[in-house]
Amino acid sequence: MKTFRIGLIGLGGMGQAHIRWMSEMGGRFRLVAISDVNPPALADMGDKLGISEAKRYADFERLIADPDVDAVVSVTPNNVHAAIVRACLEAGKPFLAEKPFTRDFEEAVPLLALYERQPVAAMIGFTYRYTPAFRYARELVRQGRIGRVRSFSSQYLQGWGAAQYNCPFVWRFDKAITGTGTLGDLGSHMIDLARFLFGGEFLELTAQMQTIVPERPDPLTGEPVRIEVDDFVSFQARMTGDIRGVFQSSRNAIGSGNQHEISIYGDTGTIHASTLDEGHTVLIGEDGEGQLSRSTIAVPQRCRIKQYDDFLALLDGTETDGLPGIIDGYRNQEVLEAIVRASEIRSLVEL
Ligand code: SOE
Repeated sequence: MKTFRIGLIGLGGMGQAHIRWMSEMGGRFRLVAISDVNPPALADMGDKLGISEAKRYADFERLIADPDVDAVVSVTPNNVHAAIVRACLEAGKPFLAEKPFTRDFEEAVPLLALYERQPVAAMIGFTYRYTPAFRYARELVRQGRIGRVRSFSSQYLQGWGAAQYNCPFVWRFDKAITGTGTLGDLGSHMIDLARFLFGGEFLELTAQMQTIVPERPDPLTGEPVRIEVDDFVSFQARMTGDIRGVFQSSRNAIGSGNQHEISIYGDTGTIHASTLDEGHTVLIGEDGEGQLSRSTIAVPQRCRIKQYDDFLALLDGTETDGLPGIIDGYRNQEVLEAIVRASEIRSLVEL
């Protein structure tokens, strides 16, 4: 079996998580090149991983062009997502790129056109498709276990941004880098999960975006910096099949570490699933004689697929069920844009 030689762009916290995930794949991935704009990070990680000086790139274009790199993993802040995807598509180099697909919809449009002209094996890091409890919820829906799906609620909550923690002005709050705040960071996951679960699209929505903490201290000077991105967003949407969804995401939910959860309501039952218990999915149903049953089901092995299992399958050229690709990134960005617009005009937006 082939070992894929990987070039990793972005050595921050999530970059290090990707290094760990690749190392858990039985030797099928070998990290051969790294890139980061921060010279000390590049030197430290290069030394730690034993990557030669020649394969430590300050600019990502050279890593992508390196013939020793079979595939690229990109884990950078949002402002370089579009340029990296474009460079990979132009070079015909397979890649896994973190979400959101781009900083805004305008950046996404030419990328889809380019991909359609010259497709490349590509995956977008919508990692909650690989949360076992969510994947099993999708299977239960597809098996018709709760009948026709009518409505859906989704929340993705984190707490690290709450005012009392006085989190400094990091890149995730910088509009020029991120485009949006919690919307693009966490909301993009909620949108993708809804599309994955029901296999449909967002058709229309209303939304409200808010900045609860209006200033954050500059990490160097301590001076207050005005925040121009959201740290709370809520939206409601109508999806294909007339499914109605209500969504909220916050960075200020004290006590929530990484709490992403869904409830799906159908004609004959309900499904609950959460990252707080990734190994179980709750199924509530009527037995037809007025008796309610509630089972907390251990997720079967077949639904315990990892993101890197699918990336490997993609590189091996094997078909997979529900791998998030370029079109998913593009559609996601379209919904994010509609949410921003709906919040600005305080009115319904059709997609
Ligand atoms: C933000 O805190 C973050 O790291 C996101 O960027 C990831 O996409 C999410 O999976 C975990 O939280």
